[in-house]
Amino acid sequence: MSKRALITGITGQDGSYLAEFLLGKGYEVFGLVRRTSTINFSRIEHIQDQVTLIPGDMLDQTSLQTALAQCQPDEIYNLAAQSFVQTSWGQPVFTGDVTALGVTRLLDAIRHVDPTIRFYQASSSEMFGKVREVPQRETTPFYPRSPYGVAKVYGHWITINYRESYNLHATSGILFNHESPRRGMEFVTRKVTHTAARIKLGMAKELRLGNLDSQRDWGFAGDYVEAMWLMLQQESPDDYVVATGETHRVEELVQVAFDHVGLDWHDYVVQDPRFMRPAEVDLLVGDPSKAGEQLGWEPRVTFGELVRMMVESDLKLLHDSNCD
Ligand code: NDP
Ligand code: GDR
Repeated sequence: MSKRALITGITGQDGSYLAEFLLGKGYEVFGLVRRTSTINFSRIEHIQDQVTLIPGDMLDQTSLQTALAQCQPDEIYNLAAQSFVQTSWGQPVFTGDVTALGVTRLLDAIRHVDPTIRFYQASSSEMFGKVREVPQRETTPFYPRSPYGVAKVYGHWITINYRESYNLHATSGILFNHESPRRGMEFVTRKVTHTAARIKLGMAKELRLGNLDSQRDWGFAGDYVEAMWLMLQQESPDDYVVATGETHRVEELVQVAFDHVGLDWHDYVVQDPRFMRPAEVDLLVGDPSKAGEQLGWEPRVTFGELVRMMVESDLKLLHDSNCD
């Protein structure tokens, strides 16, 4: 009998890669999707006939319980969230409701429907915020710097609390930034690669950015979903940092992307206060040694390869849509 997995957030970047990965492992894959007036299944279009989509919303307890009872999963991957940090200042209560309380709703549904279900929580390096040590590891204290980061700290601790209170196999993956050609356009990597491609093709004249000095530990989403799965295959639940261990500045990202299309970024990049944040995180760089030792996981795609892969994909996307 094949294993059954339910993915919340299947329409997002990570959800789409994880669904592909689990299908490749022979899983029966279910995805929770919320009701929208316009269908937004573009990231899972190519596998839509292989997965079962179940209506539900992280804001609605009944729908979560019904979804679990319906698909009876062995594993749940909770990827659903209001995941854009900048938006969390404008919508702090909504962000807390989905990204923090949503985790409790799902854990409680597991407790009532079937406490043997294994649970993965998508925790984030944003929990480290004003970092207490460099690099950050599983034991580093949290100091979140945005309503999003605060919500993720709640989600992280409620996962541990349900693990300890009800003996659930509930695991938290503290993942550092991971990107891909499927990254949302609002995030800095995709904004840079997509705009560099547009400028190259004569479709845009400038790229407006916020803080060019920000630094991040950027990996490839396709590599990171494997770590999520590995965590749920362990005998005991635990917490793991997943990162590359390298950090790069936004300016470096811009340089690699523009170099790849043969342009000098200084001619196109404009700093715009609209994209500055009320508070920034410090030097985020993860120490993935526990994931390496216990899960046998390591990142494969380098920073340069990742940025170039994204630029290439955006060039093709724009070219193809021009030909339509
Ligand atoms: P995305 O923003 O691409 O995807 C978020 C997903 O959550 C979408 O499928 C979205 O659905 C869904 N969602 C949002 N609100 C609800 C709701 N109320 N009910 C049901 N579904 C909802 O995020 P990523 O794929 O990049 O990230 C996945 C998870 O990992 C998130 O929890 C994120 O916070 C976390 N994370 C991500 C990192 C990264 O670098 N990518 C790093 C660390 C953690 P819809 O399509 O309808 O909007
Ligand atoms: P982040 O990703 O906040 O790390 O959250 P994002 O790509 O939005 O920002 C990274 C850094 O780039 C700086 N920056 C800009 N960011 C955006 N979006 N737009 C700009 O124009 C811009 N200019 C500079 C930001 O200030 C920031 O320092 C992501 C999300 O996926 C979260 O859900 C996840 O938890 C964390 O990564 C780990």
